[in-house]
Amino acid sequence: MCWWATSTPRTVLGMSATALRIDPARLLIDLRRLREFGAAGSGVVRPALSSVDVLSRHWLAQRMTEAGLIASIDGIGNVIGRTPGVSKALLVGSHTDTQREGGWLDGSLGVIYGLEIARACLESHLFTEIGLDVASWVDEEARFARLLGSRAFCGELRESDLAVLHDREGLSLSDARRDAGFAMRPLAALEPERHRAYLEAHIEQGAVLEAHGKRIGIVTGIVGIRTFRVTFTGEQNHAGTTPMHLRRDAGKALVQFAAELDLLFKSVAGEASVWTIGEIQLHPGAESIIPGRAELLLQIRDVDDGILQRMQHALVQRVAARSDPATVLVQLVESSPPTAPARMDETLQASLRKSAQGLAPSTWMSLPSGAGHDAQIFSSRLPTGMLFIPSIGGISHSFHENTSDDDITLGCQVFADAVSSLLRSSAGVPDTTLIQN
Ligand code: HGY
Ligand code: MN
Ligand code: MN
Repeated sequence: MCWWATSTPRTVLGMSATALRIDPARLLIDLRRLREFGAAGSGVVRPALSSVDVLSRHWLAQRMTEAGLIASIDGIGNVIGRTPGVSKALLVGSHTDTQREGGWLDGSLGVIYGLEIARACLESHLFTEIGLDVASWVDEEARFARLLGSRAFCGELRESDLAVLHDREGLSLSDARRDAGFAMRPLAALEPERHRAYLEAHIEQGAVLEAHGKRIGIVTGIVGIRTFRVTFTGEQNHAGTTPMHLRRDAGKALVQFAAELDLLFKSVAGEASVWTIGEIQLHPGAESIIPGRAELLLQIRDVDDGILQRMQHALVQRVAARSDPATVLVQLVESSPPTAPARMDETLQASLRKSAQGLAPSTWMSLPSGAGHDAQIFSSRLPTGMLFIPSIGGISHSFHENTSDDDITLGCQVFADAVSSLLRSSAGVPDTTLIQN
């Protein structure tokens, strides 16, 4: 029996067989309004718990209230809109914080999809027993910690864990929560009896859909992510008077180490493995000083945890082989807890495929996600599914991230079809209607 099927089909009052129709214009208006919070050229700068992010959370909560949801912002900044009068709900969410230089759709798309679909449900009085709860999880983009809001909501992080977190400028999460006015509020938590499944819509952030001429992606799995800080400790000295053979140059050691990584990982990685050096620091960073200290931030990703383990093992061995306390000491630490790869629920994938085939026949495909998402936190607790829409040129984590209005609105309608058919089947109403083309 499906996770949501009731033992005996109940008469669900108000359940009509009409399909659920979203309002494309209203969807785009809300997406564009959200973009204005932290707008920067064609992109957005809205780091978690920054002043513009806090303003956007209050705006989102207001829009949820206007839609008929019971909206609240919890102690860490998660914005959650609950369907009133129901004891069970699908949970639909994503994030509205952005990278340091972010796009207008990364995360925001899935939250505003959820708002629009919940609005349409409530307006059409389609559902009275099983509702839709909509969430914006705070700090998916790791200002303080990756997937912070969804991990706190799922009980992976407690107040004691949150108390030690800070951003790269040294601002503590505690101070950010206090400045936002959220610190004294309780943390919201997953309610296993109420929340029956988790669905997230997101831009692909890659170029696979575009390369295959597809408009909808059904996510099969999400990559695992492991991040490391590699530090090099030598001796700071004068760049002019120190002969080359006497130097303990941390900067040079870092550059040599980084140059070897491609060969090292190619010998153990999988077809889809990726690795990125996203940040390099030389201390003190002056042209006439030999760096005494250097560090790089390295991230590896793959859908297979075994491959990630192999890559990590190779990295540890290489660090040990290159470290020489007499010249440059090399050390490795995991800079954040690993995020495990996640498989998406087969039944939810089937429901998303059926909706996509109904509205976008032969212009959809199944694919893994190379990006991390809040959905991977929910996948070990609830049946979890994800839908993608294309990213133009595959660009994301960039001001140039974009998707056409047509793909945005098609994606929302397909997502709405899947949500409404899941809600119908959870109420014991056979899923007989899909929106015909
Ligand atoms: O990094 C990621 O994969 C996500 O977009 N934050
Ligand atoms: Mn992102
Ligand atoms: Mn995202």
